[in-house]
Amino acid sequence: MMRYAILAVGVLLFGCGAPEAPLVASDVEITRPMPGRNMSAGFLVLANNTDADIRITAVTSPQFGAVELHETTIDDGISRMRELDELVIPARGSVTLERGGKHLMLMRAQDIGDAVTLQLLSDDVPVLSIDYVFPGEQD
Ligand SMILES: [Cu+2]
Repeated sequence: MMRYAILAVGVLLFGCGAPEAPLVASDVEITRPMPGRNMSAGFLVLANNTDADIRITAVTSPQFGAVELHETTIDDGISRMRELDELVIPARGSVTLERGGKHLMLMRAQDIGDAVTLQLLSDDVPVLSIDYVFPGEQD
């Protein structure tokens, strides 16, 4: 039985009539805020099916007041997060956002029901919309 569904829709920015979407998200996972907290993290793989680099410069979500691109690094054994200005998905390549590495920081959670929508933007132009449904809440 399908317990969750991930729908990724590419917006036609990088050429018409292409059989595959220019930018594809997979392995999407969004954490729920801890009790009493209003912050979540997002992990996913972004694959670029075009011959040009794709720069993600902003991410928005109606369920969160702010979304930042972060990277976790270890300095002298201490884990730190820094904000990235942009995320570049190389032509015909992919970028993995994962625990301990690059990730989405979803802040100021508002009314989170059973789903989260993310909008990825490149210089204010929407390039990918991701609908994530929390697992195990469909029944
Ligand atoms: Cu972070």
